[in-house]
Amino acid sequence: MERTFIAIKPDGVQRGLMGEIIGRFEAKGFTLVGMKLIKPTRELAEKHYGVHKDKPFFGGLVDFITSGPLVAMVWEGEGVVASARKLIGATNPLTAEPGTIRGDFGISIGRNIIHGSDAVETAQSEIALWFSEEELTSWESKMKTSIYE
Ligand code: IDP
Ligand code: MG
Repeated sequence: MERTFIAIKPDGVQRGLMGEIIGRFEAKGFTLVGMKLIKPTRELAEKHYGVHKDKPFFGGLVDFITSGPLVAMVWEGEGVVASARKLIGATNPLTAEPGTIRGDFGISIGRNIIHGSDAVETAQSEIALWFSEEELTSWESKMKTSIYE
């Protein structure tokens, strides 16, 4: 089953949106297989955002993501990588559609509340970066036959 890496960024934690955000993934029908509240090291944040290392916003992004606790999660389900990106919405919260997490709760691109892996391969490497195997728990929801055809 497909898995994706989701992080509620420090702004989402500080604004008290943890329950709201986790609830949206739960209500959709996805399964939480790993979760921890952590203040990431600079090394971890730089690896996570390595693809952006030459961008002008990289330093500020790493400063921000290491500024306080974030909620790192792994969610599982059919098509969860692309579906999570849709639940999250466009990178810029001002242009993100209402109904999406960024569209409903954000204004600035540098305070867009949540991260989600952008492809299946990215998800695999991000999950391996943030979690050890022992921190992930496979389980089957008893609602599975009501969620999947
Ligand atoms: P994504 O989070 O929607 O995948 P990316 O383009 O991968 O967006 O950018 C990673 C993160 O970097 C964004 O979520 C946002 O927090 C930050 N970011 C992207 N572009 C800018 C910018 O122009 N200014 C400030 N921060 C930015
Ligand atoms: Mg991205």
